[in-house]
Order: sequence, then structure tokens, then C-alpha cells
Amino acid sequence: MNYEFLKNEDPDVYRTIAGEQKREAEGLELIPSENYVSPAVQEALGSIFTNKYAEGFPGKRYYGGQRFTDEVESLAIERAKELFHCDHANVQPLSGAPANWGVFAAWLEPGDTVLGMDLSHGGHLTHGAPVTFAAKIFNFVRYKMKDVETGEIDYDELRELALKHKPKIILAGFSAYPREYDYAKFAEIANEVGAVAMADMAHIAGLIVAGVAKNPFDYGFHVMTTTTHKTLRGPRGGMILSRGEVSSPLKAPAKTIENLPTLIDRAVFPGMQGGPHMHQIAATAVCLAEAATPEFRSYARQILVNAKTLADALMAGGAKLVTNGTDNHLMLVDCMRSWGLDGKVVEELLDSVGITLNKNAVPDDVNPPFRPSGIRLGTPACTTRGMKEVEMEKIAELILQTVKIAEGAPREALKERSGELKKVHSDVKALCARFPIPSM
Ligand code: DSN
Repeated sequence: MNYEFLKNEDPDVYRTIAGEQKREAEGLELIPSENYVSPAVQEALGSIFTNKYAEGFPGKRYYGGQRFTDEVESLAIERAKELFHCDHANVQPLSGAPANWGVFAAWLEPGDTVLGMDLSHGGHLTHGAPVTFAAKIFNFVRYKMKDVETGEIDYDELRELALKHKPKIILAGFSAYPREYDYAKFAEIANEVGAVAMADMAHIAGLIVAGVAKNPFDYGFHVMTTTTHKTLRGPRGGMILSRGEVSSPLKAPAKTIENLPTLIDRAVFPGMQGGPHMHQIAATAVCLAEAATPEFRSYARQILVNAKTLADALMAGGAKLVTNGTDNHLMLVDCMRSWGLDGKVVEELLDSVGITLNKNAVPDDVNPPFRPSGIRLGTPACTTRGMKEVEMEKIAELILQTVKIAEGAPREALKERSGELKKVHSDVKALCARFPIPSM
């Protein structure tokens, strides 16, 4: 995009966009929840659909002028249903947290219990972390991994907790868990206690539709939430996918698992949101068509190959990974165990050489969230740029070199070593220059 109007009309905002564009182009993006959209997704997101109010759903709106909004939202819905193998898709949630709220609002009453993964074991903030508003309304009980060396979930504990607490929802999903779930076990336990089996697949939605990660719907799950901007490579947004009877959202159905699709539609609108973001929905439709292509399947396969290569190279260089590796696109390094440095220091150090990732808690972390013991990194974004195994080995080398510069050195001494950091930074820029970002 060349921003010819913005440049003249609002140079201050233009400067920030140009700055971000340069940062993205010259830096290595390893935050596992980030990615680069295609030029077509970006065009749809910047389209005039942003002008339109469209409360309601296709064919059932509260405002006139809906010919094209109906058409584009129906496209997104049908594409999502086909890709995820489900009966219904609500494509209106503004992002992942509202998508999770949509399911809670559809199915729970205040005080009801949800069984979700512990945050420090890889679960997500919106799965009931005590600081969230949801935790004030609902009762969240947490399950964990049985063994942090292998990452296996403690399914016996999960079943005991389910029998004891009688949750209304059993929630499988994560934002920092590098292994596959045993969805069949989750669904079996959910059925035993009459709970809805819900999967929050935000991180791996792209891997699921490409067939390189398991699809929870194939194992009896009832509902799945996701964001659209991570491995799915779409605009910032969310979706709720479900199985069951689809009926008109204009009439309240009985509260049965079979009626989840309609309960979810009513929970999203008018329950929680107003006008859907039609430009975002148009861009979602575009990314879903892209995700159905053979090129996207190769891309998803390469994400996994790259993640394994990067994980192996980091471990070979002495980094200690939680669960000793990865089955998906992300990995978690225990920085305290690896280098005696906390995650915040390592995040900042790597930022200074143009490598972006995020500090993250490790299981049962004794350090506080703002200075946790680990870092989280992943391969979706650099794989979009076309990087492969050889580049992953180079990235591991650059990370290890950077950390070695700081290892054992007091922070003040780092200034004296700025020449070495500058050298790594120029290697990072040289690598990035060979792999342009598609939407720039
Ligand atoms: N913030 C996202 C992540 O980084 O995993 C999840 O919402």
C-alpha cells in the first residue's frame, strides 16, 4: 500500500505506519500468535465495508442496504463451515476473547463452572485467569500437565475434577502449549458429566484446516472458537464454530447442546455485540479462501518443519525447552534454567537486535507475570516470508549468540558489548532483507 492520501492528510499517523512497516520488514517476527496478511486480505480490510452498519445476520438485519453485507458474510460463513467441518459459523466476534465470551454467554449462567487449562501450563487468560471479569462471574477450575518433561495432560486429574465440580464446559485450548491434545479423552469426559466440549483453537486454526493438526470436531467436540489472525493468516478477528441444529436467531431456542449454534448467534448479537465489523468479515472471507488452497497446506506443513528445526537447534545449543520440544508451531524456553536470565531480560535483549518474541510464564512459575522465567516463540510469521530449515538454524544461532553476550554479564556491562549486539542486529537485517513480507 502506498498511503498517498494519508501521507498528506495526517503525516503524524503516516509516520507511525511507515515506522511499523520498517520494523516489520527489518525484524524477525517470532511471536507465535502473529503473522503477515496477504495483499488481498489487507485490501478487503481497508475496504468501504467499514462504512456499513449490519446488526443481525444475513437475511435478518435491523438496517436496510444489506445486499452486499449479506453476500460477503454468507461467503465467510460457508467457507468457514467447509474448512472446519461443522454445521455453523458465527464470524462476527471481534477477536478471540469476545469469541470465548460468546460461548460462555450462550451456555453458562452466573456461578456455573468451567474446567480450563492452568495459565502457567499453557492455558489462556480468557480461560478464567483470576484477573478477568469472567472469573468474577463464573467458577473456573484448572487442570494441568501431568509431566512437564513430555507435556502430557493429566487426564486422570481432569476426569476427577470433572466428576467433582460438574462443569458446564470443559475447555481445551492454549496459548503456550507446544503439544497436541488427546481430544477424544476430553470429549469422553465431557460426555460423562454432560458438559459442552469446547476447544479454543486460536493458535492452531490454520494448522487444523490444513490437516496438519487434529480437528477437535473429529473427536466429538461441540464448539470451537478461534481468532482469524494467527496461523489462519487473516485479519484481526474471531469466529465461533459449532455443531448442531441451525435455526433462526430471531427466536430463543431451548437450552440444549443441539441448539448451540442458535444460542451462540443470539449470545453474540444482540447479547454482547452491536454492529459487526463488515470490513473485517470481508477480509476473513478472503483468508478462508486462501486457507483452502494447496499452497496454504504446504505453508502449514512448513510451519511445523520449521518449528521442529528451530526447537532442535535451540536445544542443541543448550536451551531448555518446556516439554523438550514441540509438536506445533510454538515453543517455550525456560530462560532461568537455560541461562540464569529471566524472560523479560531475554525479550528485551533480543528486541535490541531485531528479534521479536515474548516473555512467558513456565509451568508453576515462581516469578511474577511481568518478569516470568521463560520466553515463547514460534514460526508462523517467518514461514510466511518463505524461510525454511536453513534459516531456522540461522535464527537459533542468532538467538543463542545474543543470549551468550549477556550471560553472566551485569546489565551495565552490556553497553560495552554493544558492538557485538550491533553485529547480530545487522545479520538479522541481512536475513530479513532476503525474505520480503507479502503485503508490503
Ligand atoms: N495474545 C494471544 C497470544 O499471544 O497467544 C492470545 O490471545
